[in-house]
Amino acid sequence: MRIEVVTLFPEFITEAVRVGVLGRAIERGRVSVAASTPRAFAEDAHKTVDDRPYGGGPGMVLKVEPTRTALRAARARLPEGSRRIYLAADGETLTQARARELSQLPGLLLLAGRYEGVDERLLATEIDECVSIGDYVVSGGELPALVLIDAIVRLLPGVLGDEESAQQDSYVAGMLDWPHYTRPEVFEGRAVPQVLLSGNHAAIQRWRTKQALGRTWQRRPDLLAKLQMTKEQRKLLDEFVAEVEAERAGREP
Ligand code: 4GY
Repeated sequence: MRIEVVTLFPEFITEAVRVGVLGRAIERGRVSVAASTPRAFAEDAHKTVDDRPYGGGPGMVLKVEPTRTALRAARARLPEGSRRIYLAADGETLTQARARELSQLPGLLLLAGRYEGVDERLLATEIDECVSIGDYVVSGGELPALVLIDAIVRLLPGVLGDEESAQQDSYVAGMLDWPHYTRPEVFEGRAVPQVLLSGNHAAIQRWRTKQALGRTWQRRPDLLAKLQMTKEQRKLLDEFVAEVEAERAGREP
């Protein structure tokens, strides 16, 4: 996959993608990430990249011509069938399903805004869709672009190792992750759940699924409602709920 980011802060992108799983994926040639700036295409001596909003008011808007030129130059470096995305708080919210869908594409052109954003006509003519990383506002599109890149690249074939990708399954299954423990066996007076020390892999898997379902029930009832549980999963969740109830009853006088 090839990814091009158009941003006023290209080094923000190119430095961040060198880290961790993403950096390794680039080194191994599973993906390339390039960043370019409208500033390189500004025609005036001051290299102006912002402009005043029609209608007045505070803040500036990304200047149209240099941004369009940067977008077109980046597009020319991408394969046929690539998608052009603007990161915006009013876009369609990013989900794991959306990330998986976008990971099938040969290339992405990501536009990261600054100031008050970009001219609406630039979105109409140069952009295919808007994506949001969640219902909150950040100061620029760079972090959202990086979130999108990370979520997508880790889904590309050969990027995660076997161990990492197995864990991935629990998210794809539409529930939260189970709790994790490492040494020491007792920390701050809290012991690791006994079953994890038992060596009984079937029992461990049952416990993990039960915890994953239980947490989803406690923390994300919206996800649980969408979940098509098997009979076994239903039973595990019922057990979890009964245990929580019993604990509560035990605490009460
Ligand atoms: N949330 N998801 C988001 C955002 C604000 C460009 C400066 C979000 O994607 N983007 O909060 N964007 C930016 C948009 C101009 C403010």
